Amino acid sequence: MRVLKYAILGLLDKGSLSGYDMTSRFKAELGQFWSAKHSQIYPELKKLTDEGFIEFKTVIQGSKLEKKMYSITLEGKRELHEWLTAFKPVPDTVKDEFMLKAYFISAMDLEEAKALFADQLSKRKEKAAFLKKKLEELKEEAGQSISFRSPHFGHYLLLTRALERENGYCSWLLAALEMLADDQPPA
Ligand code: FER
Repeated sequence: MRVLKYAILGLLDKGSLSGYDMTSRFKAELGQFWSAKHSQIYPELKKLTDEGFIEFKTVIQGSKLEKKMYSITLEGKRELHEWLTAFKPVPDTVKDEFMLKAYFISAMDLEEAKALFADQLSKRKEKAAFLKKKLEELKEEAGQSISFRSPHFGHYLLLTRALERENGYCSWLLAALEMLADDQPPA
């Protein structure tokens, strides 16, 4: 499925954007959980235009620079809505190379395993701290009431989920490290 298609439709549903604005939005807003390369975005814009889900107006910028301003069409809004409201099965678990190493832990020495897990814990803690800070900034910006009607609600949902995931990862790493610390050498 072309999920990038829906990311573009979702962004344009909030307002018209140039191709350049689109790539900056990807970087600044979606990039943390949904990265896309410039090289993927432009062909998708062309495809969506051909399909009638988006359209563009050429506007003159400065003295002679032209840019295309894209907007979503009624058909595009319908397509976006159909995707948003469709129920989907749980996808396959996202690959995590560290989990593969954890599965093969007994191929390492105890000390190597401890070092690997401690390193992962410190990095996951850093990530959790970053997300916590982002969430605090968002709450600050949004004021008291973040709820369904808030324009920040979607961002809030993504950040709380990501923070929960990282905190959960940290608890698991800590529990594993405690088990490694308790390890009794073979008699
Ligand atoms: C953001 C910063 C980080 C954000 C999402 C993330 C949606 C990370 C998400 C993840 O790791 O799942 O501003 O906004």
